[in-house]
Amino acid sequence: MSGETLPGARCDAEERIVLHVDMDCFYASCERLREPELEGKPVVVGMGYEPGEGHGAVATASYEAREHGVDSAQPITGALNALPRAEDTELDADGDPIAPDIPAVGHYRPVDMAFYKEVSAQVKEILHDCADVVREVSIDEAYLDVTERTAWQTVGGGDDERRTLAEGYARHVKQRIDRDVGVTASVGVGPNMSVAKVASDYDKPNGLVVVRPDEVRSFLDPLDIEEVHGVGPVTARELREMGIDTAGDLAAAEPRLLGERFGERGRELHRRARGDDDRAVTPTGLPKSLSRESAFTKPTSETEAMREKVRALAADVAERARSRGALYRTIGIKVVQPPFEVNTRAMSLPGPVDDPGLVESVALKLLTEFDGDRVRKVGVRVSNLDFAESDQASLDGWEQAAGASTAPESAGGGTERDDPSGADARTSETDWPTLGDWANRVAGDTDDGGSTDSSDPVAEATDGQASLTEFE
Ligand code: TTP
Ligand code: MG
Repeated sequence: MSGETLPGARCDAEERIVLHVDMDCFYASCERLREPELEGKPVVVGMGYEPGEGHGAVATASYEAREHGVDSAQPITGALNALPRAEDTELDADGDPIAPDIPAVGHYRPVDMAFYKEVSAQVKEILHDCADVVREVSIDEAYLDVTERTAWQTVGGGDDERRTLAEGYARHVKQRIDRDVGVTASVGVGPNMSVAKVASDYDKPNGLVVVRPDEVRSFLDPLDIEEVHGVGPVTARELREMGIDTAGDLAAAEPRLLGERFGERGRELHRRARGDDDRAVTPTGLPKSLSRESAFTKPTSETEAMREKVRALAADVAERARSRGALYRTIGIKVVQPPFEVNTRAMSLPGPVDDPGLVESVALKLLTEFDGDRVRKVGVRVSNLDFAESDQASLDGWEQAAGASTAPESAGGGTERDDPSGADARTSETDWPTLGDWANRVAGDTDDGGSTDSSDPVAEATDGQASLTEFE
């Protein structure tokens, strides 16, 4: 942190300088742009919410609304209990509730993605102007490599002794966003992506936290294990069972033990807890679809066996979409009939959803067309993705698999030849690109997250890191 550097400590001039920019209560901030009177008031933006109604879920809440217990993913009904709607409450001339038992009222607005995307585009334009390399993670989040634009060098004397040029640069980025677009961002600065990410979360909203290379360990050590980028609730529980409660505990743990318990992922988390992260900030888009497929040991025409597999695949795909904050508008299946005939069917929905039950029911419905047919492989896919939220616990930088193509495909269906090499019983996780690409895919655990074409340098740069895709 900028305020906690040991006096006289020097930074390595060769270290990279990475910024992580995460907009504060982004959708609510956007709403305030067009309704400035909402400034300073509790604002709740609801997904699937309609004015006057009680359905939907909270997409985000302003920090004032969070103080009353409203938070992302909460049902609107729950939010309304905690924070009654302004329109439903008797207010005095200052807009405060008259009833003494109602501490505050909320201003509820439906999600307006088109508008938020416009605001996001303005922010991203500034980010691209401020850095040579920008890795966009979601609508409101990005990493910037600004090594060429500033330095870790300290400036000033006295109390300012510990300020770095990098801090001034990050402040400049923040101010530009605020001045030119009118929304606030929290910015974390560090020598790598994972430290910058933790730093931006550390002091929200409107935060600016600088972690110099020489203070990485002292910054990370006291943090709760869940603050380590990539540790979700499930891993945190397991780590706590091992007596590992803080990032410092994790950093001090025996990498071999972590490896035994969590595989390569455990060793990676250990590196993160130590602040080691040598990923380059690589520019990237977002995945266009998420899918999973699985082959039968031998072809079957048993309807129930097919349905069972499709159910499991649907749950898996829906879970992955949720963990990445992806909403989907198209749900599809793939059915491979012997010898190599690939059929795809898809159904588009009126709007983007996050609904595992719907993935299952649509996939099963599409499957009925193949009742009684001999089938050797099935797959489930969601596409037309909409990234409403941040990368949360997902390790976006590790999530790219080499060679995944994401050419758009319209809903409907098709028939193709399948790759015989994929005819084993393993489940592979691949993109559902143009139909022809199926033929070249190698079975095995890969991830279709993020790359936009098979020659994408991002995919190449992150090759070999796909094994880390299943962080919760
Ligand atoms: P976040 O950056 O996670 O949240 P935020 O910007 O609202 O708040 P914070 O200050 O903590 O960063 O997500 C960005 C936007 O994504 C958010 O404004 C609304 C949307 N979103 C959802 O629609 N559903 C969700 O569950 C979450 C977490 C976010
Ligand atoms: Mg945000």
